Amino acid sequence: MIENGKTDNKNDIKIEIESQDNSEDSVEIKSCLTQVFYGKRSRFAVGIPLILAIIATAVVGTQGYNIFSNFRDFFSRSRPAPPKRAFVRLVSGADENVSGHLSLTTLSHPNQAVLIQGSIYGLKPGLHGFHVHMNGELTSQCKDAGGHFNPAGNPHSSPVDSARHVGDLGNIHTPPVGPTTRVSMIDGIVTLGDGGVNDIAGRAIVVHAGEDDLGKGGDDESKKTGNAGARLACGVITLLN
Ligand SMILES: [Cu+2]
Ligand SMILES: [Zn+2]
Repeated sequence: MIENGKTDNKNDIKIEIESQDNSEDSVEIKSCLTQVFYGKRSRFAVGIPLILAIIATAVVGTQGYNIFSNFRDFFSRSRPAPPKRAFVRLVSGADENVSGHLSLTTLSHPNQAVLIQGSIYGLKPGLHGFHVHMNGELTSQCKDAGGHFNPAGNPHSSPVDSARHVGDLGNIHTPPVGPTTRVSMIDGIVTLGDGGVNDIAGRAIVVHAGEDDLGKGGDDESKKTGNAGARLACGVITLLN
């Protein structure tokens, strides 16, 4: 404990005790101190770094070397992104009696998709073409909305066809008793607010006078517009968040 007058911090305390007497009490105290220095504390001194080392090894092993950014990634992945939402106020185009409103919400389960729901008023009973058109412009009785939103350059088709216009949402149905047309559809091709090529935010939804033939009409126009006829109403897909 002391050699040639040199001490270290641990031994300082023991030296003091030894200098008082050499009784059995002193031996007992010494043994207690030895436990403190070499027993409990050393268990902490070894145990805590050991646990940290095991955790670090596990994290590095599974997540790569950038522990902190990977922790951040892990927590952001485990929290699903909040759904994107948008609304559409449909204004009249070729028929001044047609109006309506729609809400759009992204879904993430079981797959990425967009839910479109709402009500349209003033349509005649039967099927009506329902599309996303390229431009969020409603002027000239909805004509300035341009053609169907079609970033991949596909022919016009049905919503269940993989080679289709992104904007091809098919038909909505107005019941014989009318007067309200309920819209409720889920589409897995369009996206909302993700900035991707299929993002329909800021574009226009157009409701047509006639039925969309879904590209099966047998003429050129069928492969472009589905022969759905006049644009009765339209509205801009406006993001809410
Ligand atoms: Cu259309
Ligand atoms: Zn189309």
